[in-house]
Amino acid sequence: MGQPQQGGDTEKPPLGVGMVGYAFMGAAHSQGWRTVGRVFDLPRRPVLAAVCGRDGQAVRAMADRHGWAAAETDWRALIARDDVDLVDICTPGDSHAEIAVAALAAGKHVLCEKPLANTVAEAEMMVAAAEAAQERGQMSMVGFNYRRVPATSLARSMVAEGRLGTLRHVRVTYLQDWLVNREFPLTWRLRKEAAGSGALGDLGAHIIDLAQYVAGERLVGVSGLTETFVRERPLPGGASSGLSAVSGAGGGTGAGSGVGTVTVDDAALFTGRFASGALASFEASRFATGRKNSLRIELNAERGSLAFDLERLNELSYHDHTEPGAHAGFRRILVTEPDHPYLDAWWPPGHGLGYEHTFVHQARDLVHAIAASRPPVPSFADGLQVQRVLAAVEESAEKNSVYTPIAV
Ligand code: SOE
Repeated sequence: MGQPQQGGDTEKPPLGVGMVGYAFMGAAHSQGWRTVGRVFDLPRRPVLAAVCGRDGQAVRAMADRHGWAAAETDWRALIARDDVDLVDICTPGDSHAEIAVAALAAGKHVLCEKPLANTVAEAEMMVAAAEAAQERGQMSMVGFNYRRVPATSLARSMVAEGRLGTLRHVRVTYLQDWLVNREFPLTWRLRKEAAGSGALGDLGAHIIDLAQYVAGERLVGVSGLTETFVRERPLPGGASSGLSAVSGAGGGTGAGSGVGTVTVDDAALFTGRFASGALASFEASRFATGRKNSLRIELNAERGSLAFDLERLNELSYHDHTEPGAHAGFRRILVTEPDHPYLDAWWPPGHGLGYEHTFVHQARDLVHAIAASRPPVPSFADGLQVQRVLAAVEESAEKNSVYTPIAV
């Protein structure tokens, strides 16, 4: 490892980041921390102090590749480091609570990947630790990064200013297809004890949070269906990042390769009612053949509609229902202008952004919140509320989709 990667004004006080986990989300967060100080004018300068993973050789290679100054193989050593002010948790959900509570107790700020935890009880424990730490000036945030696409942030502001009028529908889908292959091995995302749930917690958490964020209100009850289409899979043969993995020696689910039981959902479909009475539909699937990372949300209201598609993330479709019929229809807002959220720091008008930039914006917002001692959003309490919606969907699905109120 060499000098820590840093960006931006070296006169600004450093903010030492220590990241636990170094797979897909670890790489995406690294990109965010490395880039944010070079694009935005920040009150503190993020420094990539240390990254932690159990495999020493692999985490050292990741540290070199992504510009982390040090590599640790024990997260307890990472949170004890004096050069770490903020712990960024990018591990599977079964370790979120333990690491976050310990990091907060050690006086650190915390960013935790979504979903906040694997259970409501764990999430409640994290919220209690976060609220106590906030009294000491420590901030915590959960990483619902799709709030930080300029187009979704613009959509929220258009709803908040009343441009659409009374909300009637929110329709959200998050579709992937990396499990269609029956030979895909039993990675950690397919085991309840590691992941908490399947598509529901992984993809459903995002669309629950995004729907509530853009609508500006919360769900009060849901009715759900879940299904596990492929119940046995080959045991993993090597390192797996969750979305791409190799099956056991010889592959296949035949004799000799070893198989295991999938203990989470492959897909979840659920409906919901918002506090205002607006109705919502949600679909989260890893079996939507041909859909790779397809997140779409549409809001329909009395005076108009908005639609966003992650595959066209620099655009927001808007229908103004107050226009005369002859001129009405969905029009495309190209969300690349300096007066759009986050865009003033990037390129000249018309030059778009990508998926990775949501993590740069997430880092920006967190650094500003920490410097201002202002609780960041989404907070751990927001993450707990999403966890309660997830639990209500699972409870509903276990009871033949009975309508299930969201515990407050
Ligand atoms: C896998 O579904 C995954 O990596 C999610 O866990 C992320 O949150 C999402 O941004 C991309 O897909």
